[in-house]
Amino acid sequence: MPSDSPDTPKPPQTPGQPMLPDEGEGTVILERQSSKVEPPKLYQVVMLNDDYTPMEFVVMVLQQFFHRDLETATQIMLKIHHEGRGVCGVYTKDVAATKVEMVLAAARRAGHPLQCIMEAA
Ligand code: TYC
Repeated sequence: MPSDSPDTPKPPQTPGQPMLPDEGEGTVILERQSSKVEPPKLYQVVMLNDDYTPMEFVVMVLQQFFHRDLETATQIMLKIHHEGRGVCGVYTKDVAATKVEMVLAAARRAGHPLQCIMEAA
């Protein structure tokens, strides 16, 4: 049977309202909750200075994992070198955690003590 048969009139649908199954006894319209969707919390990935990791390696990490161009990557690396720490990027929680793991894995693999953390932005 076609769902839109002409002898069963349906209330007009307003845009954005969910279509609910009509059970014959009268349609129950659930009121929309005040649908406040909170924006996700953001986390900054912070790289720390040390005396051993080569500058070139840090620049490479910033280019490879944080999509920084050479000039920006060099600026961030120098900021970390001079100030002790620097923000590589700001991400949602899962993405930030993954970036930290990628950086630490790359550093470990290359034998460098580079440290990287995430913190609420
Ligand atoms: N301080 C390091 C050096 O002189 C360079 C460096 C920069 C290391 C940034 C880590 O996150 C870092 N070779």
